[in-house]
Amino acid sequence: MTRVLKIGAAQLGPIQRDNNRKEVVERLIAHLNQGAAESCDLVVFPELALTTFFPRWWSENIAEFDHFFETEMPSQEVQPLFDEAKKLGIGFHLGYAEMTSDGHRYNTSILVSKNGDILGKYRKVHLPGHEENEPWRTFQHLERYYFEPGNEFKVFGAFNGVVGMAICNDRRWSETYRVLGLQGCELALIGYNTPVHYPPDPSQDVLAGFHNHLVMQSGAYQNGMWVVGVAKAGNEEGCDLLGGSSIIAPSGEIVAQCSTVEDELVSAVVDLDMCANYKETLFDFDRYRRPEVYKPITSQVGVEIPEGIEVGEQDDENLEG
Ligand code: CDT
Repeated sequence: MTRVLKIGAAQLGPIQRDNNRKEVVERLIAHLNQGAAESCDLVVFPELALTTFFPRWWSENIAEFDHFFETEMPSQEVQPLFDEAKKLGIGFHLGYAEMTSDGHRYNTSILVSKNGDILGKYRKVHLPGHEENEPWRTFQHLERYYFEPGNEFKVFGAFNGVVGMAICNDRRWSETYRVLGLQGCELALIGYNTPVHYPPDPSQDVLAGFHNHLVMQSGAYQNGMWVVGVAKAGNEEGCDLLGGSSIIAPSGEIVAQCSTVEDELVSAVVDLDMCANYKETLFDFDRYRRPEVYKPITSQVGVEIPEGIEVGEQDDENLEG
């Protein structure tokens, strides 16, 4: 059985508020065709790939933005994407805003087989930003208002390997990769919409690209998995979104990377057997992990400085040994 895949990271340029689904789906189909020309088995689209990043705006009436959500997948407008992928024999990963039949809203991604079947669905666990209107910001980040959080990281048997999904802010948390890694994940697919400007601490703006790769490369290496991180990039409704979509090997090395902030597909050969180089040596979890020492990771949310630690005190009383 071959465990070698060709994967396309299908970065999108901006999607403006008045771009309709038909226009966007045509762009996604163009990516699929380029992916086919490059013999891709799987094409990875970003987070919220069908619409503009609408959580940048506040509305008193949350239902005013319901038209940005998909109530079925595929909808009539998205069906041509599924049809084209099936015709080309390419699988894909797609992020979108999901509205369930009982009115729950999620930031969701799906993994679709080469036959057009939905193999897996993931709902974003780590929702960043804020819940309330914060008009002082240049733009808002209201994911915590528009979405409910998902509650599990799952893996799926697909493309001859073990595949997991995460969405945007999830990639900054080491727990994401480790929970996937503990399920044997060999390929993590991650879409993102990351504003370059971070209003609570603009000193981070110049580091946005560095941090993006830092977290994904670390996650790949520390868990012996491939990571494909794909952006919606460029100037969207006046907000600059980071590019830098990349395909990262289990060594932590970037093997392909986009160079623009527009629609751009880069591809790479992904050998899933390379994961074993790390999973069975340095990161042999069975042999080396010490879960009994890691208890605060699941029992605690915030920081709890142990009693007796005097912050700022430099005297010798705190020294041991
Ligand atoms: N879409 C998304 O999760 N973006 C966040 C922005 C963080 S600032 C609120 C990210 O982590 O890239």
